[in-house]
Amino acid sequence: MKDTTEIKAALRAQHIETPSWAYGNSGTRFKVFAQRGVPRDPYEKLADAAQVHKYTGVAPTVALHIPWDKVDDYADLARHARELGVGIGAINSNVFQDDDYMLGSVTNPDPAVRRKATDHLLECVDIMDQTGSDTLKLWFSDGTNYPGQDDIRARQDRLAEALATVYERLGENQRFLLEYKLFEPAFYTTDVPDWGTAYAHCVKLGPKAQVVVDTGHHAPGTNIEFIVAFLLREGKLGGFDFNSRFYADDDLMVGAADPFQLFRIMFEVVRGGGLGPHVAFMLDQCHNIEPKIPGQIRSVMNVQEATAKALLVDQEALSAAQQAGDVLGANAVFMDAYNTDVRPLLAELRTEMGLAADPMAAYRDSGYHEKIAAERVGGTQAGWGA
Ligand code: PSV
Ligand code: MN
Repeated sequence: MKDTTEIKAALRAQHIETPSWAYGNSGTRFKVFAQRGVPRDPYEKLADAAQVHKYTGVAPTVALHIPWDKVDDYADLARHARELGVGIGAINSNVFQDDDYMLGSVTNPDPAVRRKATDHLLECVDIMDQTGSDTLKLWFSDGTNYPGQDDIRARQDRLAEALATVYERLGENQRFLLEYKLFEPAFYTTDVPDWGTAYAHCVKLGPKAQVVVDTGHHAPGTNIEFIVAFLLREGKLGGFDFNSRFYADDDLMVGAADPFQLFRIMFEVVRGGGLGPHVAFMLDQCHNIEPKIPGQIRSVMNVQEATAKALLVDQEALSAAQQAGDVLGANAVFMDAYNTDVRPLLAELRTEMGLAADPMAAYRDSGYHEKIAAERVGGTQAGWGA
């Protein structure tokens, strides 16, 4: 049995970042169901995120999405976050919601559109300067729908040029994370479809460019933990966008669809020395039918549970079995950890941190939900694209 003091220390130090957009209304292209009490602006989104931190103790930062979280004064927004006991985390760029981007943003055949998109990315670095965030997340919806539509190779050149411009603009303690996604909205080619493409661009650029793994962005059956192990070994894993999927980019709660996969991923993180501030553990989720704040609390707890199980793996016994070629023995060591109920350990940790042992119940009993539902009347609720 491993020493639980060490495990608890590692769990206490792991920070999970929640996304501002998780607190707004969301849905599918068929319907967005509005919920009561949803924030009307980024200030209220931060207030909700602060609740998640209040009850879990491990979600001290909030990612922003620009322009969804555009404000006049970002330093003031950062101050507001600090007053609530949280901070601003990654700045997510958005070059996918403007009419100009129909044929792509930084890979668009039109140089004027490419310039506009690159300028937006540079504006995001300005916002990082103002909020003190050190991470820029880049996701491009760019791609094509039909064979022959555009020059696949030229689009890579355009992408490389834009990335180099942004890379040059990064400050000493800033980095960008390049996100890949197999498909959607482009259905034939995507310009950054997989980790290999993201990795190759990042390697060329240098240490301030790293890959972010969004767990929902892979083909069914992809071995994500292998990607994690590989990128960590190369010093190129910048972080995660956690969520779960049954079909494509479902954006469901992390650990809900496949907790075993999440455990396998977290095992590779632990094995590769990735449990530290250099790897960002971010959620990228939407809560379409469930309440948002508890949805985020549950998600944070799911990541913690997978991490606790990964930390429980008896590495010495595992290596011994691996060295001896004991296939079943090695697998048993691995599965023993996965099959351990870590909820009592996490409850104990929370009590030691001065928190309620059950964050879901503590939030439910706090009355916050009823309060925001009563107070947030009027105005325009934040939602997809707002
Ligand atoms: C794209 O599907 C993505 O995963 C990117 O991270 C975007 O910024 C985010 O979703 C928007 O919700
Ligand atoms: Mn994502």
